[in-house]
Amino acid sequence: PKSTVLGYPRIGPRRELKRALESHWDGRSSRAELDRVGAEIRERTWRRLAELGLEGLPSNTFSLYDQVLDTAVLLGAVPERYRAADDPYFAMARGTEGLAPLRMTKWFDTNYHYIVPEIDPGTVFKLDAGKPLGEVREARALGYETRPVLIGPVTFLLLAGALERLDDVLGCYEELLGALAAEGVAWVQLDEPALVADRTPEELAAVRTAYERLGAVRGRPGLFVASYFGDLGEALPVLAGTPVEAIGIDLVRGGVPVVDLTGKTVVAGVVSGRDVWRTSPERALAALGSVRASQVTVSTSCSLLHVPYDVEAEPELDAALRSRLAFAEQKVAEVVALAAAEFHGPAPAEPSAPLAGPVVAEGRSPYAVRAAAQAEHLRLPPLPITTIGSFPQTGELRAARAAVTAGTLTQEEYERRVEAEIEHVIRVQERLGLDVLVHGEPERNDMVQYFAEHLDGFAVTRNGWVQSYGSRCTRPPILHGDVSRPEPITVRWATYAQALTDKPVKGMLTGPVTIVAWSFVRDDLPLRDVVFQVADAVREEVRDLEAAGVSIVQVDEPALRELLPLRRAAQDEYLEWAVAAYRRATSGAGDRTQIHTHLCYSDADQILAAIDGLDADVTTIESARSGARILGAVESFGRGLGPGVYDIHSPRVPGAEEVEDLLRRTLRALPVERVWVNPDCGLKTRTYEQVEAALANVVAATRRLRAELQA
Ligand code: THG
Ligand code: ZN
Repeated sequence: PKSTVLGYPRIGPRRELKRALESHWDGRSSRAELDRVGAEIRERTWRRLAELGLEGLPSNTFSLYDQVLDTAVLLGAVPERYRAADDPYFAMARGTEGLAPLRMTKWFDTNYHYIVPEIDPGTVFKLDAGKPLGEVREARALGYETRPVLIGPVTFLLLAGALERLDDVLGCYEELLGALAAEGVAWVQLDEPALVADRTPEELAAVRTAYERLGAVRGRPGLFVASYFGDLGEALPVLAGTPVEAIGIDLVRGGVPVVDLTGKTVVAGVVSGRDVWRTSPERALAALGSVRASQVTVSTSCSLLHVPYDVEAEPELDAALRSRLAFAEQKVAEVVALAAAEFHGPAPAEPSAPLAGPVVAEGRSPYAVRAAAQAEHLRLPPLPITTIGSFPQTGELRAARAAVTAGTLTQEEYERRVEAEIEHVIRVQERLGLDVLVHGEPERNDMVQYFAEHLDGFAVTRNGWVQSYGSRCTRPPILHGDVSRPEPITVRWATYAQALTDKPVKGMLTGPVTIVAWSFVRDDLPLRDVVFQVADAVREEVRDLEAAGVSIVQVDEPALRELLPLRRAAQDEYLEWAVAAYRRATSGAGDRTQIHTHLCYSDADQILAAIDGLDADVTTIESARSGARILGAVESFGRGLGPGVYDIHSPRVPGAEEVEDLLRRTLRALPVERVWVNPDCGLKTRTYEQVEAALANVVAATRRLRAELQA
């Protein structure tokens, strides 16, 4: 074919799959009803792609939860303990009453999360090709021939940390190719994004072995190995040396290949699947023209899973901005137009203001000086107890926000309800005996979207949902122009909360890297410069909070790890500017103002040096959930640290003894003056009942230890 896409969104243009999944999980609808919604989404997708003129239609890009989990099921890698569950698939994805779910982590450098397959020496691989075969047949019944899309064997095993099982897994893939051939399938797509990261010689040898073996399957479909999210580097000549007929190359993130690919088809990813901008025809046509191959198919740089469905569903967006945008539907049309070489490009971008000059590093004093000033000012007890920031978001508040948008609730009435909720959160914390309080963030829909709604240079969408994991989505804001802060954003709520209590209340902000990481970002400036613009806006907010009498400001960077480049060679430079942006955002605070930060995810230990570089006075971090593994690495950490004392991801209430035990372990790793007591993460997804019970036990455990310390 002359045109194709590597994958398509699957949550449904109005999040139909989300609703169907959650209704099924709540026992409000049957499995048959869920499957009917899935079939409708697939049918609509194929029809739409065909109507738009796309030639190579993909199948098996749908998933009820996650494509990596689907691949585990395809290969029979279902751990024994889930097999007896009512629904082993959803048991692995979400857990059951008695079973924890499989681990979930970020899909490369995206905000999508996949389920980590669990493979051990006892795992017996056994092909179950029902899903890909079913989708091929389903499309055929509608009149469409499709190319099933699967995760390739090397990426699958690398994600599972089990490359040593290659031989066994290849047996399943060989059998699968045979089954697809018997079904009359002409092409299969095997996704190998893991090949755009640094790979050892052994891993590259595994690539060669895998595709030589699969290439040797008699009567098989054509093999299309897709790479994306970067440059194949050394993996390209390896792949080119195998019998695969087609190689997918990301020409947006990676360079034009220097390797001569005569004899192969190159599926040229020239339309970005990672942003929302219309494609520059000059750039795309130049890239297409410079590929040396026997045939070139025009495609997207990666699956369109990471962008929303349709710009036409956003009538409220400013017309000038809209004319620069392409979501999944528009990107498919671009692919088709490029393949026909009848391409009309986007309107020119808004001119950009000159960049802010370097901020004078007026710097804060060294930590010891700051710590003394803060101790004097804040007068906190040893082992101060705090929370990460969010408290349970009630359905009433979400409904009230929707009512303001719909025009059925006044802004004044909404704000009154937010204030009532803040007062409730403050009283709960006072009653429990916490030391540093939060206002609970009832006014925020999302920690990034909220700031985007209040900063110039951003637009937000109404229907621009992108799957984050399972049924959960976010609406990434669109950062399209120079960023500035027209007026204070959080000061009103922070001062309202502080006025209710004598205990310090933390101001709560999202850091510049995270705001950018979870938005769609203009591509006419280096990312670093965009992050610095956002950092300057955050800096103004920090200063205003301080001026309004807020003595602790927390600036969170949960996405610091996410933007880490996939290739080692680029990582140090990134960490350097990311850390500099954070310091630019926070260094306007005086010594007496305590800066906190919070980071999620268990792999924080990989970037602990960078976290240290943020120079926050206090860092709260996930620990309990990952078995306090982080404590082994924190000795070098020179400032305040709050390794979480319980996992908030589970509804289970931790006992006081359990919390006490974790605190004792923390006290063995860190001097007592630097230890903070807090949960692993924000409390937004829990109920008040769970939160109050858990925090009461945290306070009880801390008080026991304080009494011991005093004795
Ligand atoms: N915000 C953004 N990105 C994120 C997170 C976030 N990425 C990482 C992590 N947190 C992902 N986790 C979630 C958790 C919950 C939801 C989305 C991502 C969620 N979304 C609502 C839903 O799908 O029903 C919609 C929320 C809304 O109204 O905006 O619950 O916190 N940007
Ligand atoms: Zn967190």
